[in-house]
Amino acid sequence: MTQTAPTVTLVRGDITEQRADAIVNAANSSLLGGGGVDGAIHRKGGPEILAECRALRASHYGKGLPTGQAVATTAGRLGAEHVIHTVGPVHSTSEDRSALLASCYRESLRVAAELGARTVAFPAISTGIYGWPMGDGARIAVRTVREAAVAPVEEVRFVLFDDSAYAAFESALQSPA
Ligand code: AR6
Repeated sequence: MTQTAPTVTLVRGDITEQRADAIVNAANSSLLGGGGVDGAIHRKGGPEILAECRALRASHYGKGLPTGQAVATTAGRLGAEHVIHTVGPVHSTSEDRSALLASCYRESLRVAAELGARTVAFPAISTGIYGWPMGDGARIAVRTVREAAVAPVEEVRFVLFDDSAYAAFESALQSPA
């Protein structure tokens, strides 16, 4: 049977308030926390998440989680079963790093599917501290998710922090697949 791509929904809000099977964190390769979404997830999710991140570093990622890859931990006190940590690329004007940004969405969905998640909430990866222009980041996110067929994931929810992020994703969703 051919798998279908997940339904894409948009929400304006804070990703740490979401109920979903998995919430994706825009992390950095240290896996030890930071600002933005990462800081908010660790603050609200509690120390269990950091403890699992530390254990993952010790067991698998001594040199850090490479850009474009994804790995899961507990979601601690968040309203989710899992947090999937992925490392977005820092935006560059001299080099096209779009494939790495697409990889973050694809790998996060692959990990979510392995965990049996049906609903997955994503922030706009790399569009904050890592400087990716929102319009381009939104197009890459939407295109990559549309191309993914990752049963049992049924819903991919983009959680956008402000009106301009929401508008960028709305516009990306309205353009033809
Ligand atoms: N819910 C939803 N979206 C949010 C939230 C939130 N609570 N907080 C910020 N955003 P960023 P990056 C938006 O900077 O660019 C960290 O220090 C934000 O407006 O969180 O991938 C990590 O440790 C922006 O549109 O992630 C890394 O070092 C988007 O989420 C680095 O930042 C992503 O912004 C990663 O930078």
